[in-house]
Amino acid sequence: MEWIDLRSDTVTLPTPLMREVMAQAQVGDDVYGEDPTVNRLQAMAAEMMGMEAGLFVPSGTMGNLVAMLAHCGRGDEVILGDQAHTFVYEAGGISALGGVHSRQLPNQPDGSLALDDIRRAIRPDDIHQPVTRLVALENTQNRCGGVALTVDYTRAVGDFVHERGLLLHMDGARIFNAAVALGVPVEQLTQPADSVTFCISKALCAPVGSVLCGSGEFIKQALRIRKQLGGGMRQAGILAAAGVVALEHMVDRLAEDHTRAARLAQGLAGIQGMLLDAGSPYTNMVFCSLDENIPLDARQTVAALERLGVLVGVVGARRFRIVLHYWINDQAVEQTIEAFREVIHKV
Ligand code: TLP
Repeated sequence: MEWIDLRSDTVTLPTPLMREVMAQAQVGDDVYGEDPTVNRLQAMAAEMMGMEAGLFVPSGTMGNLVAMLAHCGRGDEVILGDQAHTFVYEAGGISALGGVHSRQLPNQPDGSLALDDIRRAIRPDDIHQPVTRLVALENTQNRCGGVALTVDYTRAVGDFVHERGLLLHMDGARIFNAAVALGVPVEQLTQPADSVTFCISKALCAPVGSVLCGSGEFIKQALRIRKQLGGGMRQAGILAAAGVVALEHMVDRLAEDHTRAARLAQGLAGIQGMLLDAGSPYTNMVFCSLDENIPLDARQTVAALERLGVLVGVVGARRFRIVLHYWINDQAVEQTIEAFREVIHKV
């Protein structure tokens, strides 16, 4: 059976062009800084983000970890959202490996952290308390529906933290989805930050990797930390080659995923018993639930959908996350709507 896999955009396979350039990629030992393809990807990434330098890392998780370890010492505190990937899904790495203390603030429904909450969370100069060092934002904010944080908001947080001598990190795993949805150049979303991680391995379809960008000094430090974590990859140009294709060819087309997400949401909303989250979709993710009258829960629904060849994510007892990406075409969207209709109406 050919699956319609909507569990995440992490499931994307490399495109035929990626496979071709990977096979031909010029490579060298990247720990010596001698892989021309890695160097090219890093330079392209930095330029697009409006930053001085970039560092290729194996995953978004490692990009965020390296950034936070570079910005913070042991016992320092990072302010982040209680729905942030770094807080929820990164296995507590910043604390386990870096001794970084996390202070969680409620993510607002629009994905933001309220400036007043940040203001109140900043620690006074008091030997009993950790030192507040960093604020971290996520754009798009995955667990808030994949919503995009705006340029104005990001600038406001950047100004706010810098006026107080703090730093700003951006988990921009899906920053290009945000830029495309908002219709702004991506660097407008990243420039207020001191560092940004973005992923080439999600909707951009590269098989592996993320790029961490920041100042030249910051990346120098990040390079050492990546090595400490065992993330120094040797002939990584094989992977970076796909990243170059991702940045050159896969960014603008993200709009298609957003359009298909809107069509999928519209189709699902037309099924009695399906409830869309308010505002969904913002970008490439549809969040929806089963209403109380449907005698199925999310797990049972997912098992029934799977028998019809459709895979979706479960994010609550009755709630789903459905993620659009390059490998989902219009027909797959219609098949998914029909599969939901069949499963829900059969009971
Ligand atoms: N997110 C994955 C899961 O881990 C939840 C997904 O399916 O969405 N930041 C954000 C905002 C992410 O959504 C993810 C992955 C990461 C970082 C981590 O990236 P990887 O998987 O490359 O470590």
